[in-house]
Amino acid sequence: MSKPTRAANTAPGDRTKTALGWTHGARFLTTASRLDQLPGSELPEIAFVGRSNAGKSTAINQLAQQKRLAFASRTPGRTQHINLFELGPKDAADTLFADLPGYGYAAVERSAKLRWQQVMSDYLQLRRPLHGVVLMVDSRLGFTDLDRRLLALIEPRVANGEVRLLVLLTKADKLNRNEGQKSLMAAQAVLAEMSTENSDVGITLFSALNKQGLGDVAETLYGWTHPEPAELQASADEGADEGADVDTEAPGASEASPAAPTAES
Ligand SMILES: Nc1nc2c(ncn2[C@@H]2O[C@H](COP(=O)(O)OP(=O)(O)O)[C@@H](O)[C@H]2O)c(=O)[nH]1
Ligand SMILES: [Mg+2]
Repeated sequence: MSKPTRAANTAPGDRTKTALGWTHGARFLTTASRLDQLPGSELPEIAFVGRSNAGKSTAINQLAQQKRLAFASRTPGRTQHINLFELGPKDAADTLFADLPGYGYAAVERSAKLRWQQVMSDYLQLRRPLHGVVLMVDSRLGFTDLDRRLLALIEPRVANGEVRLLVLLTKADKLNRNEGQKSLMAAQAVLAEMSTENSDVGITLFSALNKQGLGDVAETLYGWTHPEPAELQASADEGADEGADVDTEAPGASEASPAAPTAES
């Protein structure tokens, strides 16, 4: 992922507009309750994951600018399917968004929960077209135990660069600037543990309510499946001297050096 290229509150650049135009074109494709029901196409998939109530449906709807594309359910945990959305030109889709069921909802029956854990972990660990993961974490809570288990699941594929990761610290409108920076730095410290020279790990404060981070998120996802020729060249030229880092899309956060990994409970 590229470094932040513009200051906050400037007009969105052409690439942001292109990226938002792309996410706005998302349309429902199909739904699957088992991996063998997923499409056999080789289109790159971007999976949206997070704890129930983290704001996943709202974020997808905001990206797609469609109120009920991913239903912001009042009954968290009820959507027990992988919902797939298609992006790109109508006759030449180039990417799929995969909305995975939220986890951590206590009222789900144990057997259903176990089955879903299996489907999700198989999808994240084995699904070949999986290109990137967007993990939604409530900015006020930070990574919970369940989020860390999910990170551990995808860590091998993130570490070797096969799967990109973008963490959205959601509902950022509920935090003041200082709290936002704290939330960002705490999460960066956790992510620093899984960053390697091959990984593409990003994080941003996000609010579906006031659209904070929206353009940056769209750009990042667009960039995952539409690398610029210059980026392709740069990655081909990349030397082994390049250190691992956690990119940040949040304005102002780039000056903060990633904190050392901490042992949080
Ligand atoms: N303040 C605020 N509330 C949000 C935001 N995004 C989602 N919410 C609220 O958080 C709750 C859960 O959102 P939802 O998208 O259904 O979460 P999901 O279970 O992860 O799909 C709902 O009441 C939303 O209105 C946000 O950016 N700001
Ligand atoms: Mg939802």
